[in-house]
Order: sequence, then structure tokens, then C-alpha cells
Amino acid sequence: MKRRTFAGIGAGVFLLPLAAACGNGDDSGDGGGDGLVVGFAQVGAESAWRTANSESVQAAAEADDRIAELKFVDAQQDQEKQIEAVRNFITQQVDVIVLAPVVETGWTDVLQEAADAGIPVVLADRGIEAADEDLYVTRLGSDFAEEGRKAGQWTVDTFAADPDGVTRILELQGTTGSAPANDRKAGFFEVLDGEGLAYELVDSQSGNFTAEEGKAVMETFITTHGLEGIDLLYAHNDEMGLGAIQAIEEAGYAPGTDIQIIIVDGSKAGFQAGVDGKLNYIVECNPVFGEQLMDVVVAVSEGDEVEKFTPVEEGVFDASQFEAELPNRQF
Ligand code: GYE
Repeated sequence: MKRRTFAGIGAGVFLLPLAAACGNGDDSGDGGGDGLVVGFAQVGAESAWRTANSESVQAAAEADDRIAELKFVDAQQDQEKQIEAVRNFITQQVDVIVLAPVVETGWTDVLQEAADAGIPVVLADRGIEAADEDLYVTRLGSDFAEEGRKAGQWTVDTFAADPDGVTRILELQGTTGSAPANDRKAGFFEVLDGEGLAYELVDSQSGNFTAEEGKAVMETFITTHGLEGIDLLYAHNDEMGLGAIQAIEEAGYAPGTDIQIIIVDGSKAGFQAGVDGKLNYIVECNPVFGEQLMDVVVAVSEGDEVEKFTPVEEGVFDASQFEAELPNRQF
């Protein structure tokens, strides 16, 4: 058996054996058809990030001779729908299941069913709880805790010398129970606490990664706490940050000035808000990993050894970089 270890995907290139790279008829080993049949249970379509991710995966599957078919299901941010999609993939005996789990818990039974059926599962984007680690082969996606740490480091660097002492923070969390919400929060406060920043978390609620809910939660924050004396809004994604910016403007305040704002993702719309001076820091989260995912899917179907987690390479951007970076954004 071929053995190969993925060390990282920063350069976007895997060294694949030529036979696999060119498509060698029946990769699945199940005795029929050309190429792999892959089932992809996607989270939903809640953000520009997600749309770009779906497009990247679908385009990569389409262009890849090694993939015969990608069965794509949009689960509308509903775990029950995702579980049902995975069960259908098992019934259809796909070669590999790709799952972007909406939340971290509740996967044991269905992933055990996939294991019993001998179908390998690859996690794309989000992770699941450590207790279920043996029920998937590998995860390809972002290091969400590291993203949170980057946001935390900027906060410390920006506010540590704040003359009025305590930095007062509002947090808009992503979907409750999701890996990016849990880890972006944990990484952020790990740095604030570790660096000894004097801060107060004035309020922290979920905006479910959507602009609509982000705006509604920000309106409640403003009604409950006012905005005077609030230093920072940490939004776990662009959409919630952009929704909050609307709420802040409608309340008569200047986002980016009266209150500093951090977002995570880095969509075109997010960068445009930065160029317009309405937010202050962007932590990049990269959704364009379709080609790498196809390489992982093929390797896993062939029983190759892969790393348990492959992080996508990502950067950070402050106000001095927004304008130059905007044209480079892919989503
Ligand atoms: O940040 C957000 C999307 O799981 C990394 O999900 C992803 C997150 C992304 O809704 O915009």
C-alpha cells in the first residue's frame, strides 16, 4: 500500500502518484464505474464564506477526472438534515463522505453507521468533539483557535495602553455549539487572559453567522448597554459584523471610530467595509480549498496515511492593508 503523509497545504500542491492524478478508471475499488462517487453534506448557505466554499468544492470536483460524481446537499444549518444526508450517502454506497459538521456534538451514531458500512468520512471546514475522533479519517480546514488568538493579539496590541484602563468588549458569536464559534471565542480570550489585558466582556450572544441575526443582536446590545464606553466589537464572521455595522449606524454612531470592530473571514464586502473605515481588523478564514479537498478524498479512498488535521494557510489584515488587499479577495 502507498503511504503518504500530508505535511501542509500552504502551497496548494500535493505530490500525488501519477496514476491517481490522471484517473485510472476505477479508483473506488468497488468494482464498477470510473472515478469516485463522493457525498458532501454542507452546512448551508449562511455566508459569503460558505457560498465560496461550496463553489470551490463543486468546481474542483467537476474539474477532477478522479471524481465521477459529487452529491451535494445543503443542510440549511440544520444538523438533522445533515444526519439525514449522511444516511442517504451510506444507503447510496458512496465511496467517500465529506461532512462539514454544523455543530461539534451529536455525530457518534451516524458516523458509526458510516464506519460499519466501510465508508471513510472526511471532515471539511468544521470539526467535531474529540470523543468522536476515531470516526473520521481527517479534517481539512481552518485552525479556528488560532484565528481567535490573532484577533486577541490585535486587541491586546491596540488596547493595552488604553488610558481609561478597562477595555469593554461586545462579542457576536457564531452558531452555538459550532467549532468556529467555540474555538474563535476560546483563542481570543486565551490571549487576553494570557497577556493580562484589563477587559470587561460586556455581552456575548450568538448571531448564528448571519447578517440578519448579527444586526438584531447588535440592536439588542445597543438597547441594553448603549454604545458609549464600549471599545470593541468582536464578530466571529463578516456577515454578523456587517449586520452589526448597520445597527450601529442606524443608532447614530460611527462604526470603526466610535467602536472598533474585528471580523473573521475576509470577504470582498468585509474588506470594502474596512476600506470605508467602518471596521478595524480582519482575520482571514480561507474557504477556497476544493482542490486540496479532492486530493484528500482520493488519498483517503486509497487508504493512504494522512494527517488527522490539515490547516489552511491564512493571514491577518489591518487598516493599512485593506485597500491593497481588496482586489485580491476571491469571495
Ligand atoms: O467563518 C462563517 C461560516 O465554518 C469557517 O462558517 C466556517 C464559518 C465561517 O458561516 O462565515
